[in-house]
Amino acid sequence: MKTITLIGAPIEEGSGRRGAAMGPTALRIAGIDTVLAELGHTVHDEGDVRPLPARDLANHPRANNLQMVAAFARALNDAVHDAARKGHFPIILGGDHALSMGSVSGMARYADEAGRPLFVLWLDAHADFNSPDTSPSGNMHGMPVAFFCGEAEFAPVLASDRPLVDPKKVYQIGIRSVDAREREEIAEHGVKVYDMRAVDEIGMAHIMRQILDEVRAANGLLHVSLDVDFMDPEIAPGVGTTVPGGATFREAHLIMEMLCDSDLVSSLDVVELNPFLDDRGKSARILVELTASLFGRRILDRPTRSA
Ligand code: 4U7
Ligand code: MN
Ligand code: MN
Ligand code: MN
Repeated sequence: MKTITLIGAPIEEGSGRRGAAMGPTALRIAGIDTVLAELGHTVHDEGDVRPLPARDLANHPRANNLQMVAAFARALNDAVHDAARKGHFPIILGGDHALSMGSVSGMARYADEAGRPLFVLWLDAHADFNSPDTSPSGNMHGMPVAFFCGEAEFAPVLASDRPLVDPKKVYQIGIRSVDAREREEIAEHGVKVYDMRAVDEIGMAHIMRQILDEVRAANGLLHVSLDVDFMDPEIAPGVGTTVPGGATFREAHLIMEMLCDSDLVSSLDVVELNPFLDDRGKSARILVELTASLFGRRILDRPTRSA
């Protein structure tokens, strides 16, 4: 059984539209804390981080709402690192995906101190590898992966000598919307991308076995970042950036069950839920279901069959 720290991050300034700031509340209403407690875990809900904008940074013409995004990144970098150092499993309740600039950087710091490599599993329709120079929108929820890999050092958001994530240790599944410059960047930096075509061709179980074997062989920590748009909009409509052709409930569920069996996961972001766009709480409830599976809810008491 684990000790879990819930950290709410009501940020929407990274996304270019309103609504994601209601995400943490919707996830709590959908019962994320009680579901985890019922599975036998100890749950500490730290409430929401509510930082003031980082007034030391100048506004940036190509990094929208930089001061607010940076404030969340700094607050989460510390809160997530503190939770991990206490031996807790941090779950960050978003909030838009810009929050992962902070959460993943905090875990990178923790992994560095523990002398273990940090791997990141990025479940998303998008690669989120833009920088202010490459982004078509300037929205910072499209930039977190480039940021925690050290590829978007355009402003002193966090110290430039912080531990970074090796882009070759970033696995992305579900990708189906990549910008032209972003495509070049992820190839150049060796991000491991399993796009939806790969999911269709080789299947989710095979993909997950490959990833988990590599993390286990390296004695790595694994941070999971779950963007609502990873799933098909039919099952999870409560997000501002829907892209057709996403993961099914069964595919998403299998990922969570295999992650649970592996016992390699150290930390989780649940991001981009926009309750204003949701259909009677449907997406919030799916996210809670998936989180429950990651933490041990199973159909029968057996692990996933090997190939
Ligand atoms: B999300 C986009 F141009 N790539 O950068 C951009 F298509 O966290 C979308 O994955 C980013 O939802 C989506 O603005 C960010 C766009
Ligand atoms: Mn994303
Ligand atoms: Mn996305
Ligand atoms: Mn580059």
